[in-house]
Amino acid sequence: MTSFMPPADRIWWKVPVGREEIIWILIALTWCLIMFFMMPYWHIYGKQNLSNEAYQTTPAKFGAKVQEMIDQHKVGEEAGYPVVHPPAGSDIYMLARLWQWWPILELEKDKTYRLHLSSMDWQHGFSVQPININMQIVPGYEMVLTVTPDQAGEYGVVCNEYCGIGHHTMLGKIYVKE
Ligand SMILES: [Cu+2]
Repeated sequence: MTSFMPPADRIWWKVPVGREEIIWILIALTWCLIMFFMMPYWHIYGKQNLSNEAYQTTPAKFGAKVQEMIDQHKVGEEAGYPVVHPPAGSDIYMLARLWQWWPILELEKDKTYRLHLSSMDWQHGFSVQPININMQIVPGYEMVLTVTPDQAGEYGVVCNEYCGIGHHTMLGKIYVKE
């Protein structure tokens, strides 16, 4: 009997299931359950997973907090961008807008920060290179990531949600100092 023929036995659900089929169902079910429980397991014990929080905000409110941090902790300027060195362990801010990640942040290695992200206009993607961090950033929501940079260096922030004609120029920077 082939599958495109109507079943010979109309009450097909009472036909005993073949042994191979049962084995396959059990393998698939076991794997499915492993994958399912890996999600919470990896969320808690996986080292690279982001435990993020989200809060409602407005572009004006968020912009004011970013500006406040810049005013208090600006240490320099680079290609028109303020370079900000906020105190270790503090709340730090970066905003997305057409077409910038603003400002440049300078962090200390092995210190934990609460990184707040939001957009001033529409959807952008916060992708930190060369590490595997990737967040959708939308206006009206403030995403908060708890981050502990453990390698010194210069990190690039690229936008990975197409956001218009200047999308490819939307590059930000995070410095991590020893
Ligand atoms: Cu963008």
